[in-house]
Amino acid sequence: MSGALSVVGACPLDCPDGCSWVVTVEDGKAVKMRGNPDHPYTRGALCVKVNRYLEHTRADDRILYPMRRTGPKGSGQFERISWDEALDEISVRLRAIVDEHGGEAIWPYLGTGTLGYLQGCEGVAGRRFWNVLGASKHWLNICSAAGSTGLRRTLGNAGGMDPENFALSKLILLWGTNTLTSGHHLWKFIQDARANGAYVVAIDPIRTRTADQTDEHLAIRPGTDAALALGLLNVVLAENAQDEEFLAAHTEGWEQFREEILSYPVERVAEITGIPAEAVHRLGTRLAHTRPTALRATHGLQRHAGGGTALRTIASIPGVTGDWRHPGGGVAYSTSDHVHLTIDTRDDLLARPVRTRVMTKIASQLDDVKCLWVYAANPAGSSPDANAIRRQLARDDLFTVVVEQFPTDTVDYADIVLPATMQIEHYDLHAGYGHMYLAWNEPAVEPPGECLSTTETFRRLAAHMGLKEPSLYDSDLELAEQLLASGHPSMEGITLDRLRKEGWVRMNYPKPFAPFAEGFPTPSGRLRFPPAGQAYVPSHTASADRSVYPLTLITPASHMFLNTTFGNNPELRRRAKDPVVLVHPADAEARGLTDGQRVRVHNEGGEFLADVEISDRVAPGVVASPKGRWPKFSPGGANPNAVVAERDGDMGRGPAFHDNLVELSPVS
Ligand SMILES: Nc1nc2c(c(=O)[nH]1)N[C@H]1C(S)=C(S)[C@@H](COP(=O)(O)OP(=O)(O)OC[C@H]3O[C@@H](n4cnc5c(=O)[nH]c(N)nc54)[C@H](O)[C@@H]3O)O[C@H]1N2
Ligand SMILES: Nc1nc2c(c(=O)[nH]1)N[C@H]1C(S)=C(S)[C@@H](COP(=O)(O)OP(=O)(O)OC[C@H]3O[C@@H](n4cnc5c(=O)[nH]c(N)nc54)[C@H](O)[C@@H]3O)O[C@H]1N2
Ligand code: SF4
Ligand SMILES: [Mo]
Repeated sequence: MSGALSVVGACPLDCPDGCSWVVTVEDGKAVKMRGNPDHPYTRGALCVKVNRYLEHTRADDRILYPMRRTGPKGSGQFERISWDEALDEISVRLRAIVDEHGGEAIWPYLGTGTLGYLQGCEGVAGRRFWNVLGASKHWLNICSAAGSTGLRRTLGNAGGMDPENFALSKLILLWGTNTLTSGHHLWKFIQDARANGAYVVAIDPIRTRTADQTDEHLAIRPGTDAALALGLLNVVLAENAQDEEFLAAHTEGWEQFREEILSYPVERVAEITGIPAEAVHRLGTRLAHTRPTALRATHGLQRHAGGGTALRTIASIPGVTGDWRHPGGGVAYSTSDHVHLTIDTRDDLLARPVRTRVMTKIASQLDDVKCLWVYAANPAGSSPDANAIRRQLARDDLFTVVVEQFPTDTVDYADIVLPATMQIEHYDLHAGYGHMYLAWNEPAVEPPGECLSTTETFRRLAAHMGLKEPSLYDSDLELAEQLLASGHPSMEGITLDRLRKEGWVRMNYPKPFAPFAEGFPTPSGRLRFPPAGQAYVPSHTASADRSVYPLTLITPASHMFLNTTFGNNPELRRRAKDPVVLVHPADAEARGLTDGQRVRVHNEGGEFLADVEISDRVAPGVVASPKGRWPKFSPGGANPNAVVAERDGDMGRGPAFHDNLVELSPVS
């Protein structure tokens, strides 16, 4: 009797788990969403953030119409206008800017709001259009650039282990990763391994909810992980447990790296990392004698001045132990490099080569930009040096367009706001970066109000501007076909028809999969150990003068928000409570701070407010306050990015979100 329909889709959020979901639609309304029970990685579960996604799509504060600013920049005062009026104004302004300043004065600032290959940062939306205008290129370095670069230098490809193979591991190191918060679906595979006797260790300056569930937690001093890796290998050599055959057949630079390892005896490593020598020795011994060993090292680890090097040296561990031979051994960081969805974004449409603007440098690289076009991003909440960003966004000579679903702090500075569809309302193609599957997202319902998908927004704008280039008008399904036609063996037999019918599909890799068992995709075919003297780069906070700002601030993933996405969700905000900063009892006592007391967390860049939570979950000298809150919903109107410096890490210009010094002072 009921006309209920099941529509298979995919979570768009920047999360490794890339869940497949099923939406039940009745009378054109989405009434239920659940994790796809058939998907081998989703296994029927979503997460605390997304369980009420349908309510979020219908939230009162959803942006439903184009708007034009009426108040001063930053005020968030707008009037509704029609799409025609919006496109008129945008066309006129873009043309004038290109004529007067050249196309490079336009910065298309694309973030990670959706990982879709059509609508979001992995893919195509807007890129051909920007090439026609000759706009600056955008480098999305905010998340994983340092670690990926480090891994590629060692391995040739950052893809690493199939995370499902954690079920086969006997020793698991959760290294700078908070699995139960930032990608909990891996946990089921870890539990499977434990059922077979695996030992699980967390290496994290914070005793996280994940660390609570492990067999052992090593509270490492932030930014010293590469030194720990060298110390563990020192023990492996002392135990004579290196895999000589693998070293000879599949690596290069071993003689020299061996010397480097020998210069990191456990006592020295204990000194650097703050982990007792005895614990380093015990874990090193375990590592020496346990095959296969799997390392889960994710992004938290590389948000430091030495973060790229940390991943490079950590990826060398299985090269020494020979774990890369085994499906349950190696390092899992991001599976992105195993994904071969490619499309021609038509750089040939550029009249001449253009400069690149760096996502994390919006505070300092906006000076000569005349149009900032923000989509799927919230720089006022997520990017470093937040106070400087606001000063830039407030400039009267800057024309800012923000394409959004919700009225973020960034929207408050827009000249024109365009309403964007959410995931149940548009097509998209996805590849989780924590597993080996592609997923298709079929729209389940009509968009509310006048929301348009990003692809459609660019098609309409191109038409409004009278642009003739035919490829600007490719439909979503045509673009998806192009993406799937890369010709890579991992894509053989994976067609759009099949994806739309089945919802998700595993890329053509063997199962179980050991990517580097037979060699590495480097020029020599060998794993490249770090060059002499470059196996450990200390973090900023490990080497800077700490006399004025003595505490290292870590700003990890929040359990209730996904970056700043959901920072306006009433239920998740209620559950996240007021912002806190974790402070070790000794540091609290030294400052006369009491539990629950509100403090200013400050440095030369600015300050934010939080309530002290005295806790031995952090080591002395380390404080922590999660990312993701909207500044305008935070006490004092700022979140932790007010004290995060715009500083490059050692590789890929990765940002240093967890590598900043602060002081705490009572709010008077
Ligand atoms: N709930 C939730 N899930 C998320 C996100 C979110 O905001 N909320 N964000 C998503 C995104 S965009 C990403 S990139 C991933 C990030 O996922 P994770 O990699 O888990 O990121 P973080 O929470 O930044 O850091 C993980 C852990 O690293 C620790 N850490 C910090 N510095 C160091 C160090 O120097 N050494 C070691 N060993 N550990 C260190 C932190 O204390 C933290 O517990 O998660 C995704 N998933
Ligand atoms: N202090 C601190 N800051 C951090 C981090 C940290 O560890 N510490 N982590 C960093 C990391 S890992 C990341 S990845 C960045 C993320 O930073 P951003 O890329 O800026 O991501 P979000 O803050 O989630 O903002 C994404 C916005 O996109 C919108 N959106 C979602 N889907 C769509 C869509 O289909 N179309 C359009 N037009 N908009 C959409 C959402 O509503 C949301 O407002 O944050 C970084 N910021
Ligand atoms: S945020 Fe991550 S865990 Fe939650 S539904 Fe999306 S992909 Fe799954
Ligand atoms: Mo990220």
